[in-house]
Amino acid sequence: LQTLEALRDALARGELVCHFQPKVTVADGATRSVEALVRWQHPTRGLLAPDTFLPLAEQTGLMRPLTLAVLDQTLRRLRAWRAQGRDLTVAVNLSVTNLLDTDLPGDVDRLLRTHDVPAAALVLEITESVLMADSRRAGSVVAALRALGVGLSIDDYGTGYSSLSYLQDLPVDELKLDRTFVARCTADPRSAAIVRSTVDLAHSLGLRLVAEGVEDTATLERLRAYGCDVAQGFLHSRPLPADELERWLDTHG
Ligand code: G
Ligand code: G
Ligand code: MN
Ligand code: NA
Repeated sequence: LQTLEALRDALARGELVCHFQPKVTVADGATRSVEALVRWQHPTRGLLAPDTFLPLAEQTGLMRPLTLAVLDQTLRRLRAWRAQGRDLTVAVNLSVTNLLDTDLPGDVDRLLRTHDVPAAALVLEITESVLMADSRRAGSVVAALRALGVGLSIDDYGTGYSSLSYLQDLPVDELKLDRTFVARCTADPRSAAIVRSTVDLAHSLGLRLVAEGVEDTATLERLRAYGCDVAQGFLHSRPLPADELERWLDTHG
């Protein structure tokens, strides 16, 4: 188990690193976006997955510095990639406490300026639980982020509550259908019906539909038939360190 002190030291030492997973456009196979996923490069215990330290960060007030570190690292990479001629956007995950932090929009604005990255090249992924936590405060943070011009995505879509009411109200660009529906869509007609109708719902609202957890070509072909816009999953690539992602883009881009 991690301790607060160890996590605080890890942040200060720069041991939290982002890996990046491609989000692949289904229609043409091009990768125009990647998702940043944080890991702890521990000096003795190796690479630690986010579920081993994110809950601690969330409970101890470290989520704000962690998110700022992730944004700083990611926007620095994005600047370099764009300077190399890679026309990418990057998605960063926000937690519940981030969306209740009224300083966050100002922080994001400052970091975009520091790294000279256009707001439209950043997408923020928000989970449904965030939206349920305190809708007024979260709503005003979302509106302020929106006003900066960053893209907004609803992550793990379909697993929370009240999804239709916030779809009605929130200014988002993208839905990411949870991988539990995607994984079963070639084997289970009910999952297939959910995937197909969620694609239609997204398109009716003018939103992109991203399918998470795409692990095989049969699933990808099914998603293509349903008109899904973007696929993300182990079929294309696991989350990769930045240098490996660059090589992956050069061969699969
Ligand atoms: O990276 P992995 O593939 O193990 O992701 C596990 C979970 O951790 C996912 O739900 C993902 O959204 C979350 N996660 C990964 N990186 C970050 C991050 O930088 N910030 C937040 N808030 N969540 C993250
Ligand atoms: O932010 P989000 O909850 O969407 O985080 C993505 C999580 O899903 C990460 O833990 C990532 O490693 C994981 N993931 C990405 N692609 C796949 C996949 O194809 N199959 C499974 N089982 N998990 C995946
Ligand atoms: Mn995500
Ligand atoms: Na997700």
